[in-house]
Formats: sequence, structure tokens, C-alpha cells
Amino acid sequence: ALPTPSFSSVRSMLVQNNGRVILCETHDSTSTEIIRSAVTKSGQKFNGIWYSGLCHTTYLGIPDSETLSPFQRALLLALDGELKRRTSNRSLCAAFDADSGGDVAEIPALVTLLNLVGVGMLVVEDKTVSAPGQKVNSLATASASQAQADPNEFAKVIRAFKAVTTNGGPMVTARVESFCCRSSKSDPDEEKRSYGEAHEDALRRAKIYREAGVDTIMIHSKSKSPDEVLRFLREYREFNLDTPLVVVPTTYSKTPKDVLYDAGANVIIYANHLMRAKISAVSSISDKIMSQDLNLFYDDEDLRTMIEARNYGCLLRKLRNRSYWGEESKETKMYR
Ligand code: SPV
Ligand code: MG
Repeated sequence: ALPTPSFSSVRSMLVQNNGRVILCETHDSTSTEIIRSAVTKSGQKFNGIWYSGLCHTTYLGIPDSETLSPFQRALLLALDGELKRRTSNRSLCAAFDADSGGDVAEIPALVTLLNLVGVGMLVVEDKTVSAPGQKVNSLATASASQAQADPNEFAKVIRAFKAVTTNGGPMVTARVESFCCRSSKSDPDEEKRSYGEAHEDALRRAKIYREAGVDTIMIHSKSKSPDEVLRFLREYREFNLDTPLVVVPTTYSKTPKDVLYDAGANVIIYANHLMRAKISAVSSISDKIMSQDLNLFYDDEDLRTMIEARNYGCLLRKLRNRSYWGEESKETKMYR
């Protein structure tokens, strides 16, 4: 049976949090529940999760190239038992990476599944994918391989999504890829011109997508500097105060979130950090085992907790209390 929705809407999260929402990538139930229970000492919490295409496909062991359509990935999520396992009542919202949107004929089924899961935002990027398996990740260094869609054709995709989403359903986000698809030039003058063109193109597209009825706009970038994103946010805000704006500080992750919010961002997505943490932690531990560096896990309290925990929520709470905060936080005490 399909699970009942487990998430709050992104709309209500935006209202509750004065238009400032922060999401973190998840790729399995443990990550989702760690995000749910993550509270900093200052009391700050994630508002929700990002179902990243890159991390979902990495988890499945396939490339991030739309070999599986967005509909097929949503189906895997809907059938995944993780959605039923909650360690606390703290609400999260969820955003789904719908890649290029997939086959237009599958859009009604995709939206139906996302509704069932409780996803509050779906993000569609304005790239064309000539055949399954041909999508290129936005952060790939070879920009030439990234084909940006004709904006008016993409507006039709947005309308197809909007035609099947209701007010209570997921917000539709158009992801503007002008900066990612721009090829880098060796000549500095040409480089400047190319940047200027991408900036104008991004603003023009954002207006077209807004007119097509999109709920929110994501501006993506693979620059190490936040400058092009910040300039876009400020200039877009000059003519439109209402559209929530979404950013993904992966390459420019040294930028503090308040700098992005102050420039006009509303939703900040940390899109791949838990999968990257897992890869480095697992590599390091497995290397240590093989090199017989055996001062690992000398203290077996984590192991005892795993074995003796009566349920999944109890396990995560115990691990969190012990490993991360030293002392138990008020929040976890409440759910004990
Ligand atoms: C993802 O997380 O799959 C994204 C963001 O689409 S990026 O990888 O930066 O393209
Ligand atoms: Mg993606």
C-alpha cells in the first residue's frame, strides 16, 4: 500500500518561517531521521529534506542522467518504507528533484505520486534530455554538453505541471540553468560578455516561467563565487517581490545562509552533503580496517545501542544523544 503523506507543505513552512526555509539532502531513512532530529545548540533546525536526483541515483548505483525517469524515481520513494518510519512528530517539508520533468505524458502520474508522498515542492530544470540516460548534471565541468531548453517550450512543461497540481499540492519550481549551461571562455572579454548574456538570459527566462504560472524560481550556478546568484536574486527582486526564490549553494557553499536570504533567497538547499559525508566516512573506515588500524570503535556503546534499541526511533535518538551532543537536548527528551 502507498504510504500516507508524512510531510508538511513547503507553502506553510515558508509562512511559518518568515520566508526563510532550509533543506538538506537525504537518500535513506537514517539520513531523513537525522535531519529531523538535527538541532544546533542555538536551536536552529532544518525545515525539510531534498530528494536529490544526484544522491538518489548515487544511492542506487546509477549515473545522474535520467536513466530512471522522474516518475520512476518518485515511485521508488512512494514505495519506500522510510516514509512511514518517523522518530518524532517534528514536521519536515520535502522537495523533489524532478530533473527535466521527464515525459510530458507521465506528468499527471508523477504529480499524483508526489502528492501521495506529501512532497511540497517539485523542481524542474530547463534542460532538454534527448533520450533516457542523456541528462547531464548541472555541475558537470563540460558545459557544452548541457542543452538548455527553448524557454517557450519549457513554459509548456510548466503549464503541464500546473494543470495537474492543486493549491494543496506541490509548488512547481522552475530551475533556471543559464549559468550552468554557459560555456567558459578563455578570453576575459568574451568571458565577461558570456556572463552578461547568461545573466540577462536567466532574468528573461524567470519572467517567462513566472508568466507560465510557476510558483517558485530556482537559480542554479556552478561558480565557486556566489556573485552571479546574488546579483540575480537582487535584480529579480527589483521587479518581483512575491515569487519565492530557491538556491543551491554547493559550489559556493562558503557563503553564509543569511547572505543568501538577505539578497532575496527563500529556500536554501544543501543538496548532496550527507551522501558526500557518507562516502568519505565509509572510505576512511574501510581503509582503516584493511590497514589494520584497529583503534576503531574501541568503545562499543554505539554497537550496544544498535543491538538493544527496541525501535528505529529509539536507536537514532540514542545515537544522536551520545555521538553528537554529549548531553541530551530538550527536543529529544520530549520524544523519549
Ligand atoms: C541534485 O541534487 O540532484 C541537483 C542539484 O539537481 S545539482 O546536483 O547541483 O545539479
Ligand atoms: Mg538533480
